[in-house]
This record gives sequence, C-alpha cells and structure tokens, in this order.
Amino acid sequence: MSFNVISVVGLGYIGLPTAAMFASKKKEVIGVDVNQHAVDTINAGKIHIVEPELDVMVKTAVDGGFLKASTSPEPADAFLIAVPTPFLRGKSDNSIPEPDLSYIESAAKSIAKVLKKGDLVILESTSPVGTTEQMSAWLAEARTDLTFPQTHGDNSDVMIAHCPERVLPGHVVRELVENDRIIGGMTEKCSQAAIELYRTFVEGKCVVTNARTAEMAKLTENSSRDVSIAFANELSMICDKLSIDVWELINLANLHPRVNILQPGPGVGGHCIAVDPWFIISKSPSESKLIHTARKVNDFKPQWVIDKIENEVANFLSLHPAKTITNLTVACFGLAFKPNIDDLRESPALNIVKELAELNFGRLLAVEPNVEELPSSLKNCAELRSINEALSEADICVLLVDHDEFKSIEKERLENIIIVDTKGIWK
Ligand code: SAJ
Repeated sequence: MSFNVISVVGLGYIGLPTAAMFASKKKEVIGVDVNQHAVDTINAGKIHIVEPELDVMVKTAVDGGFLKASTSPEPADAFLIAVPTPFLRGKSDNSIPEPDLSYIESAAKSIAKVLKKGDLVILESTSPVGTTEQMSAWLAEARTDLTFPQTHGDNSDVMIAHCPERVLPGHVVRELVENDRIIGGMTEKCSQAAIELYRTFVEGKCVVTNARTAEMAKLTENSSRDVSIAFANELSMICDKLSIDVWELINLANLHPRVNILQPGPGVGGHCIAVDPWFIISKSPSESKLIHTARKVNDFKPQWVIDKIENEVANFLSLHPAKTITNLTVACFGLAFKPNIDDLRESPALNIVKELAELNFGRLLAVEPNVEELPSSLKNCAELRSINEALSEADICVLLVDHDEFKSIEKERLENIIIVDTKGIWK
C-alpha cells in the first residue's frame, strides 16, 4: 500500500495540524472544509486557529506546494475525517444530550463521490460506539459499485478504521508525533493500512484494536478525567462547608503513594471532556450512573460559584453601608476554558461572567490577557480591563482561570480586596 495523496476533511484544531504534519513529510495533502474563510486563509499560507508552531508548519507546507485546501473533496488514496461531533441538548434540563453525527454523515457523503478501490477512510472525530460502522454504511449506501468491510471483510475495496485523536490543545504539534495511537480497523487489513499511514509521522506506538473498542477507548479517557475532576470539585464544595482549605487537603492526600487527586475549578469546559461522557451515557444510561453523576457535579459547579459570589457580595454590602449593588465593581479574572489559551468554547468562566451580568452590578470588569476584545455575548455588559486596572477599580475580585499572569500578581496587591478564588492561586 502506498498513500501518496492524503485528504483531511475538517480543517479545525485537529484536522489542520494533521494535514500540515503529513505535508511536512512531503505527502501531497488536500484539506477540505466547508468554511470558505478557513480554506482561503490556509491557501494564503496562514491559519485561522491558535496553536503554537502551526503557523510556520502551514506556511512551509503551502509554500512548498504540499498542502492545498478546498471546499469540495478531490480523489485521494487516504481520507481522514476530523469534523466536530457536538451534542444536541434535550428539551428539559434533566434529559440526556444526544450526539449529533450530522457532520460525519455529510463528510462521508461528500467523500463517497470521489472514493475508489484501494482507498482507506479513517474516522478521527471522537465518536459514540458504532459510529465507524455507521459511517461505513453511509459510504456503502452512496457507492453500491464498491465493497466495504462490513460485508466483504479483508477483501473489501475500501478499508475503514477509527483512530481517535488524543492531542492536548496547546501541545498538538508535539503530541501528534509523540503520543501513542489507537488503531481501530474494521478488519485486520484496515488496521495495517492505517498503521502504515500514521507511521508517516507518528513516533509513538500504534496499538491495534477493533473500531468499537477504539471509539470506547477515547470516550473512556475523557470520561475518566471528567470523573476525577468531579471528585475534586465535590471535595471543594464539602471543604468550603467545613472551613477546610481544599488545596491544602488535596496536597496532603496526594502525598499518599497511590492517591492522585486532580484540581477543583469553576467547572469543566472545552469541547471534549464536557461533551464526550454524554456519548457513553446516552448509549447506556442505566449502566453509566457514576459517569452521569460526575457530569452533573461538574455542570453544577459554575452555579455553586455564582452562589458563592452572591454571598460575598451580600457580606460586603452589609459591612459597607455606603455601597449598594448599583455602585459595586466586580472584576472577573479569566474567561478561557483553561489556563494560558484563548479558547472560550464551552468555558465555565465565560458562562459565570454572563450570569453575573444578569445581577446588574454597578460595573462588571473582565480580565483576559489572551484576547484583544470581549466576545459579543459580553460586549454590552462587561468591560475588558488590564490586571492593574481591575485590581485598582474592583471591590470584589473573582479568580476563574489560573493563567500564568494571574499567578504572578504580588500578594500585597490583593490585600483589602474581597476575593473569590476558584483555583486556589491567591491564597
Ligand atoms: N480541569 C480541572 N481540573 C483539572 C484538570 C482540568 O478543572 O485538574 C478542567 C480545565 O480547566 C478545563 C477542562 O477540565 O475546563 C478540560 O481541560 P483538560 O486540560 O483536562 O482537557 P482538554 O479538554 O483540553 O483536552 C482533553 C485531553 N484528554 C485527556 O487528558 C484525557 C486531550 O488529551 C484530548 O485529546 C482532548 O480532551 C480531546 O480532544 O478529546
């Protein structure tokens, strides 16, 4: 097998670095995305997302003629699908969100037109168990002239595998090369073809399993982290009630050689850990009690933080009779979903600030060193401030993200300000 032309469908946080990685190994890469702006930006040698080192890689790949982007698929030897798999929220607060496979379906249907005998199709998007088989069924429906693994096993014309991405935003370029890769072929031949393709740049192990186990492995990794963070978040609420410093407590417990508790925070955000456990829960609701409870604990944490801020506000006003809610200034430090990035997607910090805006404080300040302007949802209700401005103007400071810039604020600057610290860095 030789894969000379590789097509990556979906040029986002995973697809674009993957495409650039193949191109850096002098493969001919065709990137496909429905977003015309993304396609034009990439073809101009630039990037539309923030990820360290990616800008140089893409520029080199495009300038060297190894990477081009397009809005419609072209023939290739291997196709990698890296499109979003969001969830659809239910009608009531208690209903379980359902996975939305529509992006995978339309990606599959669009590449079906250009598929040929001998091609390999890899689903990289994080997916509920059974999605790879479903994708193969969509392809078979569209191309009755070709055979697929579900009916022809190792003799099929087209090979299909699920190889989930597992890279950490902010470290994608290094982790794409170094991380071990799960290879879930629909047959053994499919797995071997996928290994050959990834060996182009992967230096980690390529570990073979079947497609369903590969799907579940990815969901398990993120659910495991979600459950661990929920334990830390639950401890933080218990400790608050018992007047115990949760960060000191966790440091002490982690001295035990077989205990490793994660860190509490304002909630769990991003487009992976807060989403993927639902793909397990929606398939097996009766069996996923622990995973479901963890999701609820983490989803509840932002509301707990808001209640805590409201209590601090009430205390502050009772001690300062000259102050009223309408001349109070509250500053929130951090909007991103985790430290040292600019990504605001599914961010608990952002959602907390939006909720605080409803409380009609005199002024609501937001400090976010990683953005140049506030997102549109905050533009009319909050003011973007520097660290120094916020510290000198605010009556109450709320720490929501442990960005490095906030960790280096001198302790004296925080004296005489009421503080709600959700990350334990201003103790
Ligand atoms: N968080 C805590 N406490 C902690 C660790 C994290 O509250 O101790 C919060 C973060 O602040 C953030 C959320 O959890 O809001 C998720 O952050 P993260 O750094 O744990 O993970 P992601 O979403 O950036 O990336 C995860 C990674 N998965 C695992 O570590 C198991 C990454 O390897 C995956 O590739 C990625 O999901 C994905 O794409 O699925």
